[in-house]
Amino acid sequence: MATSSISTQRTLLGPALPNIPWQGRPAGLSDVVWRYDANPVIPRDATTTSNSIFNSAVVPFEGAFAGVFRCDDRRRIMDLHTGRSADGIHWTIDPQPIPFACDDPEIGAFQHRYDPRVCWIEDRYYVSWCNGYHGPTIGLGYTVDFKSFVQMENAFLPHNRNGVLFPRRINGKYAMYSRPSDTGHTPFGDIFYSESPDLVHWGKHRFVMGPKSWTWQSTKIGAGPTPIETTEGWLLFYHGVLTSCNGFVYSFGAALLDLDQPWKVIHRTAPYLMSPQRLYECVGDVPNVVFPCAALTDADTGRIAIYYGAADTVTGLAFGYVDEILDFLKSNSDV
Ligand code: BMA
Repeated sequence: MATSSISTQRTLLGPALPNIPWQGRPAGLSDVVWRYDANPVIPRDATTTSNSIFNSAVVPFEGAFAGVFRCDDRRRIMDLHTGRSADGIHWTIDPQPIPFACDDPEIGAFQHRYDPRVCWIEDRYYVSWCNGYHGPTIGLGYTVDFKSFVQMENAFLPHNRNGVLFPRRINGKYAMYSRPSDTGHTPFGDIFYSESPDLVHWGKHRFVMGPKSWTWQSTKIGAGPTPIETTEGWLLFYHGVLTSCNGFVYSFGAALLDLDQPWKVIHRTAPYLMSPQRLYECVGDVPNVVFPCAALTDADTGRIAIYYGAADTVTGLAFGYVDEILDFLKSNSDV
């Protein structure tokens, strides 16, 4: 991994990523998170079979970028596909779904897979996703090369969604946020924390946070990208849902959580960081959705690039600086 020669205090504790996709804040805008001006970066028809490509996860890989993408095909089957990019902006998505290898056909039998997250832990890229197994639950697998993938045991009983691994062990244990749910378009939802010695057996379940009445996050919330380690705590982007007279509205905000006890919330944004406002976020298969599932970070510059699904149809990119987001969190906090 590249190391920094810059002597200023770094807030991000991860590695440098000099080639992080980036575009500066538009003149005249004061928001701490802003959109890429050529959004969406991935159109709905980036493969010949896709109806939509959204809620997807990308990571740095071999000097470029790789990812796992939610592609709903033209039968409207939800599955996971790999993708590659030289610059994190222009993507080539494999038209074939990932053929996960799995020792146990009971677990490996495909129902559907969606909303992936990808997280490097120790020696491999772990993938978590919403896995159809008698209802939605948290599927887990791994890859080292984005060519062959192994599917592991489901982390939890159904029904659960938004399983997001931590990029390192917490007090010696693997750790995950998840969001217990129901079989359908769940009208409730709190984020919980769980630990595991082996990524198979999970316990020490702790409540993290729940919805806030009469706000953008009043119906349910769910963890987004892999938590980002900073000097001040884990920075978590998460989605929040408001039930309007016209259905759900998905926005996203951020929280800061204790490094050693990540179920303890230090700060949480009262206002959203981004809500669906652009046409491609407001119009699509499910209108009014911004749904982040991945973030790239560059420790040298404090830059963060957030990938989010828009209107359950396309994938957008947004940017921010870690220090500005932490300042915003502190001055707009409602824990
Ligand atoms: C959630 C998930 C997401 C989706 C969102 C909005 O329940 O199914 O995949 O983006 O609804 O439809």
